[in-house]
Amino acid sequence: MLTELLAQFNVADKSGQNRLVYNAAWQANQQRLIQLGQEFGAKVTVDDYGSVYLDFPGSQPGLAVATGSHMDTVQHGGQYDGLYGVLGGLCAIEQLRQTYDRPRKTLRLIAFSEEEGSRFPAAFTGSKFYLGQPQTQPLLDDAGISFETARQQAVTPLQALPQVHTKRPALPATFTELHIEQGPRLKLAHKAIGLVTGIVAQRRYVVTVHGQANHAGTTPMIHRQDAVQRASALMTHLYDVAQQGSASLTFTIGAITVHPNVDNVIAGECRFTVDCRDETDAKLTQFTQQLDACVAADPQVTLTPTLTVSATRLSHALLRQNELLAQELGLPYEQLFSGAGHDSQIMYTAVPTTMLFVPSDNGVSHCPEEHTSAADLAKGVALLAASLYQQAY
Ligand code: HGY
Ligand code: MN
Ligand code: MN
Ligand code: MN
Repeated sequence: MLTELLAQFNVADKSGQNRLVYNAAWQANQQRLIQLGQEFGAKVTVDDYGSVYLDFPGSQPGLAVATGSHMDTVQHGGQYDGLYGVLGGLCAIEQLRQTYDRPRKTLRLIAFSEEEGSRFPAAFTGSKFYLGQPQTQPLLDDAGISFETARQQAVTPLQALPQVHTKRPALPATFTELHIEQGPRLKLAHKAIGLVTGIVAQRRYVVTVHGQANHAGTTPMIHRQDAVQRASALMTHLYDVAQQGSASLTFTIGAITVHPNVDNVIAGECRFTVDCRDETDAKLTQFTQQLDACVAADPQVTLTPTLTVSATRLSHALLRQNELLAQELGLPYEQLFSGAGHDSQIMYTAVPTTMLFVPSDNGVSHCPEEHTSAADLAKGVALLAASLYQQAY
């Protein structure tokens, strides 16, 4: 079932998945999930941010055990990041429903609307909204469309579908996220399962370097305020600082935009993104203090924070429970720390939360080459089903 669902919910496009929050592909998938949930007899809720909740009621209403992940992708992303947690979670619940009678606790599958921050300069907006933390800053995408406009246009038709509830469900007793590792560790260690102990601290920024647009041919080199020249020197310097930082620091400049971005005009402005992460907030602060100092030293440079998420220790009790289940199922596992951010980083601030990883082939992710075998995907679903069974039946 999972293989077929992944084929239905992904596009067969060599350039990858582009399910950016509130775009047509995103809306089509949330609608597909709503219909699937109703076919399976779930109570379906779509909240005002477009997260979809499928509730399979237990005999003791009011108590729920939740699993799920995010429906959006990065640009040119892979077929499994987020979607595997949504569809694998649904398959795990379906396995339990086919095998056992009604659970005590409600089984809840969640497809969070947005996690990546790949369209608007804010991430984890779906899980944050579920915890009652709506976006308060005005957010525009590259085309100048506001988050609010895109949200209303995409979510209103979903909430208008027949038998769809719109009131956000109460928080669950626990949250378990099934996800691909997005790195090489499990494959290299020949392990089927990663039991996630914690998730990195993450801070993202936009750095804006101001210059003066001018003629590429008539402006002498000594009279220029070339924003690209200034930005490239700063980028090189920041990479050097990062190299000398803590061994667990990651520093990435993923996007660069130049204005007016014309070959015969000296750049008047150059913006670039910074994504930096480390195992603890204190270690990350050691780097971001140096970033702040570089920016403060140059009046032509401004720094706009777009995301701050603290390092997260996930539930040890739930990890321990899953460890015993993995042993019972004969699934080789190891405990590991996540260098990727996840909705679990938000959920853990409100409910006991744990994550299960499955291996990523060649350790690659956030690209069309992202792949995990059907056999590896199935092992994650089997352990998730055992974990949900233990908690809900
Ligand atoms: O960027 C991340 O770590 C996650 O995939 N959103
Ligand atoms: Mn993800
Ligand atoms: Mn991702
Ligand atoms: Mn400055």
